Amino acid sequence: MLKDLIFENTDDILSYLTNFSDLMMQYNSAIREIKTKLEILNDELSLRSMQSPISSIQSRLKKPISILEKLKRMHKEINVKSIVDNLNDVAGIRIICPFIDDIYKVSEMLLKQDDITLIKIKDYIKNPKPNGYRSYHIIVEVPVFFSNRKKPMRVEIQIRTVAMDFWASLEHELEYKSNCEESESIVAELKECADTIADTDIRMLNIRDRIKKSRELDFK
Ligand code: 0O2
Repeated sequence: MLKDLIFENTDDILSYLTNFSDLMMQYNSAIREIKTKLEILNDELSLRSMQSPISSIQSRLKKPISILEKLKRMHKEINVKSIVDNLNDVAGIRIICPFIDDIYKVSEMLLKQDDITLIKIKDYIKNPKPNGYRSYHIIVEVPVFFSNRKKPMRVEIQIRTVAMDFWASLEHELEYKSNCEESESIVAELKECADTIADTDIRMLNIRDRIKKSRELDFK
């Protein structure tokens, strides 16, 4: 990243590095704020319903090289201000849920909290990407309190089922490039897998609901 920047002197480099590290610390704090909120929600909902709506929570800070590449792709300036102004996904959280309806439940409960501001929603479950990718993405802003100020920080939250995550993780790992020889058939087969998985998600939800119903009848 440094070779893409123009510095007048060593002080400039040090100041840039300090600002960049500060910013990463701030994004990391935002991740911690959101993770705590999610853990509290999960604890409470698990107690009430015997089933946890969240299977796991992962988080990551975008790597400096990925930040640089994204800014370049967007034809934006390469500096700390530009990162804040142009990127929504420096802080990323991925929530894995057992069932599809848990995704919407968790998202709704988080967005109801009055210190959370919704910036953007992308529902790739209702509108899957052409390659079959499914996931629910929200960009939120959460205030973080530092020693001398309160700063709203953006976090990208991806919420998906275990099944959707299985597909997305493997598809990402394959690092598939669409210019290979078998391009068309690979794209088609990946899409078919995604559709099968989506169908299975719906069937699992139905099975869960039938079990719930039969348990309720047993109690009567
Ligand atoms: P990484 O390494 O995961 O962080 P935006 O600027 O937010 O409007 P962007 O960044 O294209 O536009 O947002 P989008 O479409 O919501 O996708 C962001 C992230 O979703 C990606 O991050 C992936 O993590 C995931 N994603 C989106 N499409 C696919 C897909 O087809 N397959 C898989 N496996 N994951 C996908 P990054 O930026 O790729 O990097």
